[in-house]
Amino acid sequence: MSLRLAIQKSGRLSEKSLELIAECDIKIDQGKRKLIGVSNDYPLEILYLRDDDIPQYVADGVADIGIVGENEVMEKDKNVKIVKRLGFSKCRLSLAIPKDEDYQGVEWFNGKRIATSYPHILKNFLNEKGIKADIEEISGSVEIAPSIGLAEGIFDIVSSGSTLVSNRLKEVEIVMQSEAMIISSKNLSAEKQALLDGLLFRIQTVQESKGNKYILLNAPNDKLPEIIKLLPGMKSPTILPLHLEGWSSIHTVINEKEFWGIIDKLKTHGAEGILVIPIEKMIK
Ligand code: PRT
Ligand code: ZN
Repeated sequence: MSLRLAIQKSGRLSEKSLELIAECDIKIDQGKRKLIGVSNDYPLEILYLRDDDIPQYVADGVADIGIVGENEVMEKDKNVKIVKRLGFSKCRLSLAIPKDEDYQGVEWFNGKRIATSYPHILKNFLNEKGIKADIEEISGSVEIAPSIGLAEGIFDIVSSGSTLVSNRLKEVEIVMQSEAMIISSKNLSAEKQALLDGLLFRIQTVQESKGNKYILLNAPNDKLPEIIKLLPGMKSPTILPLHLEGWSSIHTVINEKEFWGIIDKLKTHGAEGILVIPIEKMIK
């Protein structure tokens, strides 16, 4: 028995999804036609699909779990469980209008036509705001709808915002934020749940290890209390005596983000011979 994971076959989510699996030390042998991949390291099968189909496959139990954007999860509104946010493929779903329009508020959309590939999310938003607008559902190139006269506004994914700018549009309402997430079927067997828990543990470990470095430094013993105060650690730093009388070696774990802020202070407090070493896995 193995856990069946649906990921996007090719597109913005594919590379990061595969990278996540690889970081969990799970290698996938891809089938020749690349519909299903299997692993020999973990009871995992990969199903390669269009991202739009992933919520449905997971709801039906054809796949046990899936990696998909929150936007698709909300749009398809299937009976699935959100298991974990993954923090990549971040974007937002926004309303945008021609940039020269005077915009005072969401009432602008009353009586207007809005082109989108996300009619369900848009409908809910408009209902919530009490706006009556026509939703024009189209499957691609939503951003050109106003210039070809199909709609007055659009509702689409925005990331950097450059697509809007190059189409002379401006973002006027952010309706939701989105990122890639793991979803699961609501009725996993106990065995499959255990496989999912094992996979989630690996993902957690990978995510917690990211950006963390193992740091070693030497310091005179009389400076130890001040230096230790500067250093975060998993619990507290390890202090080992050096052969040289009056000196110690300090070992700890530190995040890259904190590292550059601390390094100068460490030096002024007498730290020497600072070594920074990558950590492959860190289990708390
Ligand atoms: O073929 P398949 O159906 O599987 O793929 P797809 O074409 O539907 O999806 P794909 O690969 O384009 O995107 C997959 C998921 O990535 C989306 O569902 C989002 O969750 C996420 N994502 C993150 C994005 C973007 N960023 C993004 N920038 N999806 C699309 N875009 C497009 C957007 O549609 C717009 O045209 O990029 C443009 C806007 O980008 P900026 O940077 O110019 O603002
Ligand atoms: Zn799609």
